[in-house]
Amino acid sequence: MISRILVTGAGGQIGSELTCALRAIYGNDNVIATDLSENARAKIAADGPFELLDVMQKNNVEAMIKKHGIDGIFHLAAILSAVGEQKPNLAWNINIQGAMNVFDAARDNGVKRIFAPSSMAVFGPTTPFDNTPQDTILQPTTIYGMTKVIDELIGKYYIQRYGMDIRGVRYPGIISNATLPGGGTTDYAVQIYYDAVKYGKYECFLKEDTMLPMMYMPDCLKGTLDLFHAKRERLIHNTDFNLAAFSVTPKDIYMSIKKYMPDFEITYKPDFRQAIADSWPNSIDDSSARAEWDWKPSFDLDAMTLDMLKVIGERYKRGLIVNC
Ligand code: NAD
Ligand code: AKB
Repeated sequence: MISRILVTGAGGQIGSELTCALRAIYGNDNVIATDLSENARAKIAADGPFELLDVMQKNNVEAMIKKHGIDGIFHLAAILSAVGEQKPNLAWNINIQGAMNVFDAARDNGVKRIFAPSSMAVFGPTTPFDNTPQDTILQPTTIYGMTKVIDELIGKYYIQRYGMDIRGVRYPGIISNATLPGGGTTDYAVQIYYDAVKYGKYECFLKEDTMLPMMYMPDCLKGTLDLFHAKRERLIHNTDFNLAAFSVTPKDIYMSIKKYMPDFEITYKPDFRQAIADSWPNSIDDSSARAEWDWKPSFDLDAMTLDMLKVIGERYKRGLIVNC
């Protein structure tokens, strides 16, 4: 049984909420939240342990595992697609060497299970765009996507060669209201809600008809935890599960917000992120996740919109910023 969890990149969009969810299951003191950035401390140190940790420092990762008797890791530290295109070397180093440092340190110190997420960014323009299959062509055109393909493969290598238990999903764009996203192409789908509440209008950096797979954070957390806790004997795949909830365009989100805020306005000014979005799937086949560990999402677009506007609206009225 796993009892002591380390989260890397815990201050990020997913980590800040996943840490809370893990603490609710394993107990506050048993989930060690870590991040490179001191800013993360304010988000997650109130409820449990927080330590600064740069995953590029393998000795420090190892020392952290030993110090806290860690037996399960959620490795979330990464550079996302848009920042990756601005800083390709940084993305390569953190996403690949950082993951290997975590896998090596875990292997050498008896860690029983690792969750290391991948992304729909592993797909590219030569992959079928509609209902993208689980096992298909992986020829991404972004540096971020390339690092995620390699991470999936390195994970499989460590499973085969060292008998490790490493699991991961290819998240679609994650939409949430606690921590702002950290520099991806799907970030527009979060910012649109904040700007709707704050300004009543939004300028979108993608074209109105750019269809992308998305997921609301409660489903992301559920999928992450369900795969981590799934019986290993049932899993045919491991580091690379396709995961989907719904597919939307910026116009779809705009229309959904307009149902609750009729005066909301949107304009479109595509930038370099359009090419990234154009290389990713329209929709994803997640039947392997459904068959192997009973994955099923709960939120569709309108249910998410209602919740996003409620939470952000209340917080905005009270002048508060986010937290667990
Ligand atoms: P994020 O950018 O919001 O957070 C990443 C965190 O990693 C940040 O807090 C950052 O400070 C930290 N970090 C960066 N370099 C580090 C280093 N060297 N050592 C330690 N920490 C470091 O990212 P996220 O959205 O929370 O993504 C988490 C994981 O999920 C990533 O692997 C990402 O590729 C994957 N993913 C996310 C999405 C999404 O829509 N959010 C979609 C697909 C996949
Ligand atoms: C990004 O846009 O880079 C991420 C992702 C889909 O991996 N949200």
